Amino acid sequence: MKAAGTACSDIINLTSVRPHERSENAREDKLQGECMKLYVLPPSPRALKVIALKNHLDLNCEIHLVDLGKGDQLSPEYIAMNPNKKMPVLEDNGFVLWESNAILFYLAAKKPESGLWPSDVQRQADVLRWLAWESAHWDAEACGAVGYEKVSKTVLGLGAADPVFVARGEQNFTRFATVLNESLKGRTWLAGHDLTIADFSVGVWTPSAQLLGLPIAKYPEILRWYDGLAALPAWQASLVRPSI
Ligand SMILES: N[C@@H](CCC(=O)N[C@@H](CS)C(=O)NCC(=O)O)C(=O)O
Repeated sequence: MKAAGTACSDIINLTSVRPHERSENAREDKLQGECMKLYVLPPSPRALKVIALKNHLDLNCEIHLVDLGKGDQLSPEYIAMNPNKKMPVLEDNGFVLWESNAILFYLAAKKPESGLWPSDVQRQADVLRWLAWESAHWDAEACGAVGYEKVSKTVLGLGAADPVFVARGEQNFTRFATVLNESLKGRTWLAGHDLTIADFSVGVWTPSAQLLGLPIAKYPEILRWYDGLAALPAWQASLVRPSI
């Protein structure tokens, strides 16, 4: 049972909450008015991007830790939320959403006045382009691919990094970092003059790239743009322990 007076922003460890306690918590949420729940494992970049945005927008949201090393993502309750057995997941009043970039969109839509999801159709398409690029290339083929080999496999108990996959990830990093660096020339933010969710999505990999030994320092525009993100108070609060 939740202690009296607990707030939505409390951090809850999934493995330490027994099923009957979860249903009690759910009953209490109904009585007190539900808050959103984020199921995450910081310092994974996919967790940090949604936490940074939640902090930036000052949204009321409970943080549930998903310990991938202990197999929290494999429980029937978790699989019912995300059949991919991955984090992050957002739950809002019974609505369950996986994929970190979709979660960024959903959180931004809670505060349209923030402008983080633009109203103009061409700017929306521009932001969508970067979200798709992050998911397909920057994460899955470059930074995330190297992170999977060098760190995630150990956490998940899947053995040592495969040097062939690491080398392919490093090659892809050079290819896509060049695209990102060139695209940032003359722009404060990825989609132009205003901060958007694209910056949260793509930017979160910069400190990870550094930690993974990827040559991010060769790309001055990326570093300049990232300095702007790192200056946001919400970003600093979320990335106090940058890692992959
Ligand atoms: N495209 C997904 C990727 C999610 C993802 O790969 N999450 C990792 C975090 S390290 C995970 O949960 N891995 C567990 C596994 O692959 O078994 C997103 O952006 O949400």
